[in-house]
Amino acid sequence: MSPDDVAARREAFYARADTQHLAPLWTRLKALVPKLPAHQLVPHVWHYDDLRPHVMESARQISAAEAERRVMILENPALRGSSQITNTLYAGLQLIMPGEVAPAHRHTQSALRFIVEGSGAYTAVDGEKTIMQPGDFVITPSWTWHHHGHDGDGPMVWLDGLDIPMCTFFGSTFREDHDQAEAPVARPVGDALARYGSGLLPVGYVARNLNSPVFNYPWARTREALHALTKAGVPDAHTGHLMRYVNPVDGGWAMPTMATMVRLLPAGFATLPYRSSDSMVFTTVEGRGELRVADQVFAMGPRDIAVVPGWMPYTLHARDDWALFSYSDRVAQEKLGLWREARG
Ligand code: GTQ
Repeated sequence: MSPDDVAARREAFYARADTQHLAPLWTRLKALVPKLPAHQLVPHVWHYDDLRPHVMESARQISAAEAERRVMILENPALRGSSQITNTLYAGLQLIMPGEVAPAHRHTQSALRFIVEGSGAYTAVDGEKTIMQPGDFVITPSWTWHHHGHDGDGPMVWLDGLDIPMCTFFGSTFREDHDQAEAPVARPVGDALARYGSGLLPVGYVARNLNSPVFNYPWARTREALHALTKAGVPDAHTGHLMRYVNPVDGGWAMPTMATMVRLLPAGFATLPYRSSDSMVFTTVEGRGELRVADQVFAMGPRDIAVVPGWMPYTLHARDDWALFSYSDRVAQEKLGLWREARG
């Protein structure tokens, strides 16, 4: 048979099989099982100074009560319309004004908050309030009641990181609205940090869920730890002084689906190329520097937010002492035996 005949015969076969919702693998194998990660994501940096006017305007457009959550979503430029910053993760900037309450609800999606600006607002999670300050990392575990409020002055903004696309992918999305705007608060402010966040645990403590019981990691403590590292050793050549937020109960990651880390790069320090299979979201807590992803260079200052697609090599060059928070789906990838990294 001539090559044309072979091709025509195959096409006719594919058309017959198609009627049964069947398709041949061999025409798709290389795309389905690629040699290297093949996603659509692009690297991007959002400069907070450009975002802030839009975030502030959202308060003139709608109340927190009406919006339920007044958030401007950060979408990967290659995934517009998807509400995704990566394939598995969501990011948004949530604004709450003095006197407002974002009403209580719960959902299977896990949320993290990284506080960007303002002070005096609180989030109440699973019966305990915590007052938030810039640089604090706060956890809202899956299926815990939570609402947010603001008894202080001035606007308060935080970065919301959720595993929304991951939950959608698994089809495990559930939500419920509380019958009251404010869910009951049962314990005093600071209870969790005192019980679980001081290198001590109550004897007989049994975990309530897969998250760290410390649900607010205050920036003041994190900063102190990072700066102590700079006095006692050299930064890792590929990552800088890199720490992960841990669950004190088992030493694992603080959350079951999202890996949260914080790093400090001393002024002038430049990392060597690094890549990992988890796409990363970064935000600058303090200082500034340059993020280079493949051949693109992005300047990053305080409160700027970046997305680095998985498996793209990147470097960080600190102009002054540069502190960066990050989150990714690394925990989930590790549990599934999928996570990889490469240095160089
Ligand atoms: O604060 O509960 O950015 O449910 C998106 C969905 C925040 C929240 C978001 C949410 C929340």
